[in-house]
Amino acid sequence: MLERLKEGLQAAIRRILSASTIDEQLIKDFVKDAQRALLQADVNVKLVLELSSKIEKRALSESPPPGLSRKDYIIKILYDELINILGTERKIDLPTNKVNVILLMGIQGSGKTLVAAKLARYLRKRGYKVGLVCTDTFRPGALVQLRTYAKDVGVEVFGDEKFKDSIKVAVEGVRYFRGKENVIIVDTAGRHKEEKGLLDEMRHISSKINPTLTLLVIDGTIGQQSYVQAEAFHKTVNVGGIIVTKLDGAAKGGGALTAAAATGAKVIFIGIGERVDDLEAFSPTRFVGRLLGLGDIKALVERARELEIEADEKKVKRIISGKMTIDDLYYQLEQVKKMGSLRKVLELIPGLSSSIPAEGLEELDVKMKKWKNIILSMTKVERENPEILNSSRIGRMARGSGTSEKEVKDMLSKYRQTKAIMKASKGRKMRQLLKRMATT
Ligand SMILES: Nc1nc2c(ncn2[C@@H]2O[C@H](COP(=O)(O)OP(=O)(O)OP(=O)(O)O)[C@@H](O)[C@H]2O)c(=O)[nH]1
Ligand SMILES: [Mg+2]
Repeated sequence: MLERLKEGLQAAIRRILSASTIDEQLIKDFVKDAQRALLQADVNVKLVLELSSKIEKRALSESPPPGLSRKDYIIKILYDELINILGTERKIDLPTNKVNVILLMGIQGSGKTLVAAKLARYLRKRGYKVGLVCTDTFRPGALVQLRTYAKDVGVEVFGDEKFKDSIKVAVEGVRYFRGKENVIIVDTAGRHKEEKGLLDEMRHISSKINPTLTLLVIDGTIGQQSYVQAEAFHKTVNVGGIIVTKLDGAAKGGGALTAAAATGAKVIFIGIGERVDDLEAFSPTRFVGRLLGLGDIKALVERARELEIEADEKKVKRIISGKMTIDDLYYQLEQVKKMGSLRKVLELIPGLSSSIPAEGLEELDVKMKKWKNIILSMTKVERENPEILNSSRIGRMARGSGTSEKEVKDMLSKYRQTKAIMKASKGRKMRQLLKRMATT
């Protein structure tokens, strides 16, 4: 699957791994390699340029967590950013105690009928009871085709060659299976010459059967054009997810996937062959892992994460042993921000959050934001040696951070206080909290 893209990206990685030194030129060449591979897979030019400039910037400016090599870190950046353009993972939610009506739509030949069977197979394996409805009253062979697939899967098909009205079939089919099965998959016709006619029919069927999930089937061989298609459908009916098919042979598969993801509707499944088993739940992390060579990457990403946590823990140790620097204070403030509001953090400490009124917390949130700005207006030397701060430096910091001198002094005295408290209590209370903060 996507062999050329795989080869291109892996060649980029090899360039990094085999280099004796990593300099700006090498990073640029590496980014160019990746760029070329993505463009060949028909990923949108603008997206590729954004992606490559991000990778280049990060690779040149960020330093790896201590213990991780620069090479590995650069590969991890590529991995992160590729996942980013594929969107976050989404699973479909099909409660077993309800009747789930899935409407499949897509243009002619995109793979709907085969997907209907594949999905039936996928869900049956997971314990669902599935019925298929054929609403394609146009193409004579449509019903036979679905029946043939369904026989393999062992599910019943509702349909009749004599039916003329697709909307009526849809309604009757859903009624027929309701109470019998807990998933009803409705296959539709994609025949329309004009897109408008197709979209109108989908809107109509959708309003009559009220699907719990609408899935759009897109042919992966059309590459980045899938963006326009997905958008057109999305505007008409609320697309709950996309299935990109024919990725087994598609040289443009990368383009189809990224374009579909760019519409905001998530890619949920991919079709990777003509058998009813060739359907796969789509996971950006797994997918990129496979593109880049899974085994290595997975281990690398885990190691990077561990090292980041280790570095955080070192900081935490420094803080609780009373050797906290201003940078550490900033780090603490960042951690709090990462976790959301201060209230959430305080909720981790039993009995504390309820004793502080909400207004007080908001005030504190504002204050913390100011402190961060103040710290950002300090020089590196000042942060390391806060004792050198005199009134002229404090004045400059206040101006630089848009705060008052009093606020700067408040921040500094809070810093000294915290440091002293930490030293005195040996961080008993904070130890647990900070550890939790560092690992989430
Ligand atoms: N290789 C490959 N072929 C596929 C895949 N999905 C569908 N196809 C093929 O694409 C062709 C069209 O598939 P259908 O399921 O009939 O498409 P459809 O959207 O129902 O077509 P209409 O009902 O005419 O609109 C068939 O020959 C399928 O075997 C896939 O993932 N890989
Ligand atoms: Mg069909």
